[in-house]
Amino acid sequence: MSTKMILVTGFEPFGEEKINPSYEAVKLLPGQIGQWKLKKLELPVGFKESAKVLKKAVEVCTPDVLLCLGQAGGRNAITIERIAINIKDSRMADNFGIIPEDEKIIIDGPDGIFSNLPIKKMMKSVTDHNIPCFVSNTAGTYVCNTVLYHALYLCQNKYPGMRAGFVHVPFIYEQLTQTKSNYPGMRLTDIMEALEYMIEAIDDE
Ligand code: PCA
Repeated sequence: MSTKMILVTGFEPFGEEKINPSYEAVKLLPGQIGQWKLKKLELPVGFKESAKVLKKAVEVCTPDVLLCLGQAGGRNAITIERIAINIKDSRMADNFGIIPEDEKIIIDGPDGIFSNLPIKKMMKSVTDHNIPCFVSNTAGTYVCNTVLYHALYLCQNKYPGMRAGFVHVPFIYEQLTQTKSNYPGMRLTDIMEALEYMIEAIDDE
């Protein structure tokens, strides 16, 4: 079994949050899962900045797989995204004060790009361990969708051997203060374990 590299990214906190469970979970992951040697990276929550940091890291470590994670507050399970769409549209500013409206991410890019990871297999590997996990058909139109779009565009146009995907994670219990009394949450350690199960399920191609 040869060792392959997976670059796993999470985001810095944004909005009113003091932590982002996506990078908190990444930090807890071991250095190796099955055949996958992990590289970890924290991305800024900026439409432009996230893409810049991501592209640089891919150039430096040329991973076999790029798995990006982000927080989706309000979702009640871990969700594996099927597709990124070529749009930036947001009501909330990114961490750099930018609020794009109906803008393309890449002017002449395709409308949508599907993840080329085995998303159903990854999902099953998580649900087999009784952790809720679904496939999601929208990563939104904020920074996470932009990052997935750039990642998949890189796979299609610059690194043909690379595969990429995106996982949204719910709030963790620490974030559920009084103002979020109706929100679902998960335990950070369950998110971390779920990531291990889904990374194990990515086959060696
Ligand atoms: N979630 C946001 C951006 C950063 C993050 O963790 C999103 O879903 O777009």
